[in-house]
Amino acid sequence: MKTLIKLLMMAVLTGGLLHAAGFEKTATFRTTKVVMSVEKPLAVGSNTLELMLTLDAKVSEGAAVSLKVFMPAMPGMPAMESVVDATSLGGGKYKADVNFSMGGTWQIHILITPKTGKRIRVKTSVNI
Ligand SMILES: [Cu+2]
Repeated sequence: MKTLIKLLMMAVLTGGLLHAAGFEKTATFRTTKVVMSVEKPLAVGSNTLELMLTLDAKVSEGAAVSLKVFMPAMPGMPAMESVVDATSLGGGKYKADVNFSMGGTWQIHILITPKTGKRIRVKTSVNI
């Protein structure tokens, strides 16, 4: 019986750790909300970002979404910038593969062109 309890506790703890290992951040601009999540912890190199997009509290499908990822120049490092298009997964979810070429703080501008209405820019940042 004790072994069973230990096993259950381990399973709960491991589940908790696995969940904590990922990354999630919410960015908003006026009535636009983007929940950005990554299954694994953010790391230098390629990361698959998932974006859940809502406009005026409604799921936004069929928008054109791209991400501008950049780091201003630092001593001994020129400015870095890349733009990637996100692909729609349906249900207001979008996915983008983003490459962070070094550690530090990266600025992210999420550019959203909804099916109707003006282009929206949601700003956020991540620390690698
Ligand atoms: Cu840098």
